Amino acid sequence: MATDIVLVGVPKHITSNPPMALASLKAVCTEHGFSSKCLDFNIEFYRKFANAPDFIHEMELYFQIKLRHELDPAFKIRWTSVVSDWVNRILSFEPKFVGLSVFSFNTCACARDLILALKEKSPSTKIIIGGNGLYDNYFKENELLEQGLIDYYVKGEGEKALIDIMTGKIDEPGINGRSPVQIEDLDALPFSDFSDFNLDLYDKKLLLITGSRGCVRNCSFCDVGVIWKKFRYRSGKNLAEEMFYQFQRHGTKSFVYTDSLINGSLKTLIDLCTNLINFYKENKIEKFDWGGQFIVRSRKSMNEEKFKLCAEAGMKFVSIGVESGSDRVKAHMKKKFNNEDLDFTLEQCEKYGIDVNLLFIIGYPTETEEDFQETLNMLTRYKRYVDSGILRNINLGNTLSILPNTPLYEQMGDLLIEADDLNNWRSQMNPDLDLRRRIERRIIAQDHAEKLGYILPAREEQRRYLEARLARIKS
Ligand code: B12
Ligand code: SF4
Repeated sequence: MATDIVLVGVPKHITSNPPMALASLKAVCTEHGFSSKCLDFNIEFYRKFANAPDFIHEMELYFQIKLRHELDPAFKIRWTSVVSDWVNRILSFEPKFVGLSVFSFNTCACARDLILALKEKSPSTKIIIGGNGLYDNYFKENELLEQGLIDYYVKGEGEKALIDIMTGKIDEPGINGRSPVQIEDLDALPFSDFSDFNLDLYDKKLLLITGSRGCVRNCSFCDVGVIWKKFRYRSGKNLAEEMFYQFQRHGTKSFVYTDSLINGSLKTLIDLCTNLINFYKENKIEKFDWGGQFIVRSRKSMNEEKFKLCAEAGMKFVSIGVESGSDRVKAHMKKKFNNEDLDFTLEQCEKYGIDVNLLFIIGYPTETEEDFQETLNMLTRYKRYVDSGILRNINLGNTLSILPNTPLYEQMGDLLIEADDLNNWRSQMNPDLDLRRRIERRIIAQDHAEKLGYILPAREEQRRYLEARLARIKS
């Protein structure tokens, strides 16, 4: 039977849980009377080829479009057959529309191949693409549109734009280059629908939930402010209700917030916690565990009382963008916190049993050797949290790419930055820090962290990627 829309997710993405965008878009389709089917090709890819690590490694290099990695001919044949199978699967639902989610720049290469194969096999199927990957310069959605390879692209939130397209209102904001308008009332959106996903396929039986869109800060390197102009958030009560609804529907008690920060609105955070605690009491259930990205605030605003309440409500982990051990670099980034604030946050997390994941950026344009050393020193200083088990993971990233239209991008002239592309840049104000040195520092940081016993989840994959980039520079 024909389906109004097949919603598709593609590699490279994480395998711990189903993709949020598909579940969120499916829910609005149902609300508006459209039939839909979600297909997560990312999880299928990783599960199907779990016993073919060489193929996965080769494909992961290919998915990182910035590497412009040419596929080995034997793998290329295999890859073409994978994509062709996916096209057949999509078409078996006889969709009027295919909605392809391009989560980040890491999904652009795969999305492009799927689009080409799909249009070749079924030129009349309408393809809509959306997702934050479209904000990357490497993905030329306008060219795809002009060449007739896609029919629509959506920038910004998809819930309204998708329904507009499906109901023929194609001149609305967000569609084919028209500026998006943010949804004001996020509480009015239906709860996400994960019913198409087999949760047993994922690493963890956890679900995603979105409490807010946008951010209260405007860090120089980050494009969240470009994508979401305003910070919009749901009420704590509505969030607690969704968590409870998903628990009743899927039995899951673990949730990850997709928000850029879960403590953007402290009022919402407190309301969420209070509502959850009431739910647990009323329904006599053990508390859920949940967490998400978190900003470091001063000890006055995010005080001990709030950490205690969060822990009582089940907050189990936070992920913090620390970026650098140097306060000077953090100030340039406009992170709006310093090492003292971070020390307090980590102390509180340890006290209340909240696990921490720290994210770093190695190779910021103003980062001197001394600043870099401060990052290494910070890792040494925080080893005690690794030993106590609270500091679960760190992510050192892949060195800094300057993202289009970010504050840093606008400052390129002032910082005398010349760039071959936004990944390969060099500031005349800090000329020693070229791409090669950035990658070297990044590898030194990884070696240092590994020696101290830190867990770097994507350790091997990131090392392979960095070494491939270094080899490329050398050649
Ligand atoms: C949560 C999150 C993560 C989580 C993902 C958890 C998960 N399982 O999904 C984790 C931490 C794993 C993660 C990883 C990465 N992330 Co991330 N992540 C985010 C974050 C904070 C929220 C994304 C989210 O799920 N939002 C909720 C859902 C509902 O929103 P959404 O996916 O954007 O979908 C909406 C619209 O985009 C649109 N839409 C999406 N698809 C489609 C399809 C159609 C047809 C339509 C019409 C609309 C549409 O409608 C949706 C509903 O409104 C965003 C920043 C942000 N606030 O948006 C960054 C962000 C998406 N991530 C980003 C990046 C770069 C990454 C990484 C590549 C980082 C890295 N170097 O490793 C990895 C990619 C994963 C991988 N392994 O390769 C960038 C993407 C930048 C870019 N231009 O490509 C962002 C924007 C953050 C940033 N500014 O740097 N990320
Ligand atoms: S706090 Fe995080 S999401 Fe917000 S602007 Fe800074 S880096 Fe971006």
